[in-house]
Amino acid sequence: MGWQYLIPPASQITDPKVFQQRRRLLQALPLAGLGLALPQLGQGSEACPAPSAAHSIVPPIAEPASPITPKKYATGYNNYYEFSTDKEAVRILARRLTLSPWELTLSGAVAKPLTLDLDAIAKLCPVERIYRFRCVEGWSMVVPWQGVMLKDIIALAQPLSNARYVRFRAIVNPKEMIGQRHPTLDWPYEEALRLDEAMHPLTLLATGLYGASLPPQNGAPLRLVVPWKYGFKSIKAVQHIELLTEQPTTTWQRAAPREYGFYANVNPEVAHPRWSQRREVPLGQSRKQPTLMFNGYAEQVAHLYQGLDLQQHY
Ligand SMILES: Nc1nc2c(c(=O)[nH]1)N[C@H]1C(S)=C(S)[C@@H](COP(=O)(O)O)O[C@H]1N2
Ligand SMILES: [Mo]
Repeated sequence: MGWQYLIPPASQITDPKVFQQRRRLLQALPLAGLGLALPQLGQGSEACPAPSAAHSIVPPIAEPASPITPKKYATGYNNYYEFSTDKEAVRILARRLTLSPWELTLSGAVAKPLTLDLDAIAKLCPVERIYRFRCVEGWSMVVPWQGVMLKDIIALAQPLSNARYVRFRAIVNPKEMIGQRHPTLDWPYEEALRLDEAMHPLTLLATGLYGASLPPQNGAPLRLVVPWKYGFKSIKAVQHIELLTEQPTTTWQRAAPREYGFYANVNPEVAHPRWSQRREVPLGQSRKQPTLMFNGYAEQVAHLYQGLDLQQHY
């Protein structure tokens, strides 16, 4: 049997077959902590969509099977340039970031610009997803995220009919983020998606990891997760979401336009100018494994790119 990539919170599970599958998974894998944390997630399950609806967007089984990455790798080897380019230093440095109060603003091409605090986000329908995650540098992991679907947040602001893109902007806080005292990147870190990518049910705003609150080094208190794109799209410490009518440029496009495109879809056929993307090393393992088209989510997202030349729109 393969791996189950979407596990709804226990409170949403009604189909006994799904429940059994999930139980077997939890028993078979080192997920005990996650299982215990599930019932505490969110309050809004009454009003939340039925699990069948959630399942229709992600087949429960995806191949090839991959084990969950041990937490110590996912939380101890981090790209977060606001702190450091030393991946193993980020975990310690990020502890000093003030995570609360935190506000998320939605603005731009919307009918209802708004500001949400973390309590408002916690009231939205909770989701729990085990996703593959692939960094453009060639390492990968499989981790359980908790959070909300980004589409639920964007919907609150009521995008105007001419909105086509969504820009995300991370925090600027050089006092607490010592990497921001240097122009390593053009701060603030900015990312963007097409609106249909942002509204895709796989796209999350994460607030948790491994059944606990999101660690600072992984982008607390709010970070984007777009599992079919290279990791740099999954911007950490998001404070602003802006709906746009034109395609913006992103931080990494400005830093190295030949190396990092707007789309950044995981694609083994499109090499980075300095290395092949055909294979990847799972964190904590030494053997490489093949990289999958759209990081294994082709069935869910390939339709978004019909007619787009993926060699050109990398
Ligand atoms: N604000 C911000 N977000 C960021 C980055 C960053 O430097 N700053 N690095 C990106 C890159 S390159 C990757 S691979 C992932 C790493 O996420 P992780 O540390 O949770 O594995 O975060 C992405 N989000
Ligand atoms: Mo990355």
